[in-house]
Amino acid sequence: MKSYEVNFDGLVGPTHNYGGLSYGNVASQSNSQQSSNPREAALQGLAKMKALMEMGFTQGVLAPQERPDVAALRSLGFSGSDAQVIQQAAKDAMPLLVASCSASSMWVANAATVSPSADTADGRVHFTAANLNCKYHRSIEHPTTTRVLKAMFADQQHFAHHAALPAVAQFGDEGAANHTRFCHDYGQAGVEFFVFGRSAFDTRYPAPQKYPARQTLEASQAVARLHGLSEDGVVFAQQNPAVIDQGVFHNDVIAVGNGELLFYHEDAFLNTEHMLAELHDKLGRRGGRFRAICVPRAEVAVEDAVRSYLFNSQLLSRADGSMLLIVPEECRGNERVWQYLQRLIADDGPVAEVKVFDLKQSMQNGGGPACLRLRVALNETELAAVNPGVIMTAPLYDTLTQWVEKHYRDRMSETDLTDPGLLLECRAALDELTKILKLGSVYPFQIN
Ligand code: SUG
Repeated sequence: MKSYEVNFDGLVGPTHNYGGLSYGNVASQSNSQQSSNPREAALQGLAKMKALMEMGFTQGVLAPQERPDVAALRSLGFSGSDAQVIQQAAKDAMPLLVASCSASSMWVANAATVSPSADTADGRVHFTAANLNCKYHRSIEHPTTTRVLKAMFADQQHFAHHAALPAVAQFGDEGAANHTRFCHDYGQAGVEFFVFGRSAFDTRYPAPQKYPARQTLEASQAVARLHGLSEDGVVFAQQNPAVIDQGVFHNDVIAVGNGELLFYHEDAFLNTEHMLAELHDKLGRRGGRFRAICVPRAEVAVEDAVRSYLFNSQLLSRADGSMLLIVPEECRGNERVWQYLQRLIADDGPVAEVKVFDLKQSMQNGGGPACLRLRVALNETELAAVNPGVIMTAPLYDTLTQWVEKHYRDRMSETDLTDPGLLLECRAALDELTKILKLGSVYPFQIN
């Protein structure tokens, strides 16, 4: 049976703004308070989805969330009508209002960890929504994420959904941003590679000194257990704490993998040789030949990787077996990175082509091409069981483009977030969206 890797891209929500909310994420911090353009952000994301669809990849779309999250503000003690809750928060606790308005659910690489059916004990595709509990504005995403994922992957014969891990720092879980799957073919058992930033319970693992390590070893291990992965199908590795302190807040800012290939920076991991040998050995036992491309620090410094998001790229397998790298425009703007990419495609290796996309609106908050997509490997039967409303087609692209143009503002600053009318605009847009994507009722305003 044929199998596919389907990329589900997060649709940018109507409140996209630069809140400066992510300590340790250099772009989020440095663009804090700048005015954003939600309409442009959503259209940039849709353009990437359309381009991939037109290249022959199966492309899906993941809906944004209801913002401002009035229920979250109520749980923090604000009361009265929805408009009063927003006005009170604006007056007394602006950072909380800003957090409750974040469109951060667009970075769906953080929505969940996904294990394909070929790897799991019960032969179903498993999803665990990420608790994202390192940042308040992201910790409020997972209940809606779970509902949206269940509306997309509803058939319990094929899909299993797990609630987010306990919401404490010891189980900090950032989903697929720290998870990669290697395989010979998407439909065959593969090796799931979990990268953690620190251990919560074992002091032998070093931790970063400056910025938080968001993913813990214990969270990764719990997800592997929940998904029923076997020991010979998993590898756990530690991210180099020194690069976290340079702004690499997720592993997908310093490495990307697909099929049998890992593309990574020389400084990405601790105990790299041991890790590579384990990946080679375990993938070998599953019929694959592990390969790695290491980018030396002498050619691309960590700082350049963080600025350009070279590794936050999408590594895609094409029908002829070659690979395509989808990179953000910022890679072309960095001379060292761009020169490296020219050498990479010239050298007859597995990466045959590089395609550049303008995702500036998302990039300014630290989200590149890979942050914007959740990968789900599916066989033909499973793909047929996915809610067809979320699979990108040319007519769906047109409908979503018109929907964005009708509902989104082209400018968003902090003052705009204090406008109670924004909530009504957002709800009207999302109500229409659930009909377009055939999701049913998934948002708090539709349920309560
Ligand atoms: O969690 N930025 C996100 C970016 C997530 C990128 N995802 C991956 N690398 N997979 C974060 O730091 C910024 C929001 C703001 O500052 O307005 C933010 O949440």
